[in-house]
This record gives sequence, structure tokens and C-alpha cells, in this order.
Amino acid sequence: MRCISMFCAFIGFVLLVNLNASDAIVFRFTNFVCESYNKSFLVFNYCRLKAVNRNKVILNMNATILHSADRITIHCRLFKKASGYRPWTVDRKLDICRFMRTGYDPYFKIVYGLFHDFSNVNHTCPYVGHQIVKDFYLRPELLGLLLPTGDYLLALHWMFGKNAIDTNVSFSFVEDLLTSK
Ligand SMILES: *[C@@H]1O[C@H](CO)[C@@H](O)[C@H](O)[C@H]1NC(C)=O
Ligand SMILES: *[C@@H]1O[C@H](CO)[C@@H](O)[C@H](O)[C@H]1NC(C)=O
Ligand SMILES: CC(=O)N[C@H]1CO[C@H](CO)[C@@H](O)[C@@H]1O
Repeated sequence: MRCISMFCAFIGFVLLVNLNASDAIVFRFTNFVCESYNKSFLVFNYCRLKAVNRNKVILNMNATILHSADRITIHCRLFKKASGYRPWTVDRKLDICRFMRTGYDPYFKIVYGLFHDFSNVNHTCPYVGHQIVKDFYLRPELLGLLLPTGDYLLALHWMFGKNAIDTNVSFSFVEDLLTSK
């Protein structure tokens, strides 16, 4: 009897973990805005989201860099929505060329880990030509349970030397063990 109830508890645990990793977590994009402040340097051909189903939204981006870029910094800020977006724990500046050589920043490694399979930016500097992010969606299993439930805005301000661009991505992350279909 004891073995059977332990077995049941184990199966229950496995079911809970599986449920937790799929149905019970909603992690999806809600908005995506791109802006280039110097269109002789970089143009966005498109930046868009597409809902595939209720829980899956894919992100596509195509930008063209017209002059080879080898000095790139990025300012990453994460905001959490609570009657307007409030700054939330992540506010970092990063040297992209150094990051692509050494992976030196553990936080940006998480962000990069989420999308590098979906993009052709997986190489060291310089960057020139079409920069593509294709059919990128958020996979909760890669983020673990680092974030509390909520709506977020990840504001990425890029400087290519003196040329600036902004890519702002909003997403929602909802962890709810009691959700049923
Ligand atoms: C825009 O970028 C081009 C190409 O890099 C550069 O020659 C030009 O000076 C930039 N314009 C401004 C206003 O910074
Ligand atoms: C990206 O946009 C450029 C310019 O419109 C186009 O030539 C290229 O084929 C596009 N690439 C993809 C993968 O959509
Ligand atoms: C810089 C970087 O992230 N390079 C990776 C590109 O993708 C290959 C294969 O997926 C990895 O092995 C590299 O580390």
C-alpha cells in the first residue's frame, strides 16, 4: 500500500510539473515597436507580432544595417506594469561586440538564450546587411520561474556609434497552477 501511494504521489508530481511547464504558464508577446533615428544607417523593413494561438505569439523582425557596425552598446531596461510601467530590477548597459566574443554578462545571456536560435545575429562583430529574427516565440522552460506574474516591457536602446535605435518588446508572464482549460 505504501509503495502504491508513493507511486501515485510520484505520478501526481510528474503531472503537476508537466502541467506547470505547459498549460499553466502563459508567456507571450503583447506588443513590439521598433524605431530607427537614422534611416541612412539602419532601416526596419518590418517589426511585427502574429498570434498563432491563444498562448503563442510569434515575433518577426527584419532590419537592414547599411554601414558596417563594430561599436554597439545596448541599454536594457525591464519595466513591470502596475498602473503604468515601473522600473523593475534590470537596468544594464552592455557592449554587444564584447558580449558576442565572451558572453560576459549573465543577465543578457538569458535574453540572448531566448532568441539566438531564431536569428542570424549569432556571430561576432561587425554587423552589416539584413538582421533577421524569424518566428521567435517565448518558451517558459528557458526562463524558469525567475519572473513574478505580470505584464512587462523590455526596452532595448541600441547605440551604433552615434546612431540610435529603440526596440521595445512587451510581454506577459502568467503562472497559474489552478488554470484549467
Ligand atoms: C546617419 O548615418 C550615416 C551613416 O552612418 C552618417 O553618415 C550620418 O552622419 C548619420 N546622420 C546623423 C544625423 O548622425
Ligand atoms: C528582409 O528585407 C529585405 C529588404 O526588404 C529583403 O530583401 C529580404 O529578403 C528580407 N529578408 C527576409 C528573411 O524577410
Ligand atoms: C556567439 C554565439 O552565441 N555563438 C553560438 C552560435 O550558435 C552556435 C550553434 O548553435 C553555438 O555553438 C555558438 O556558441
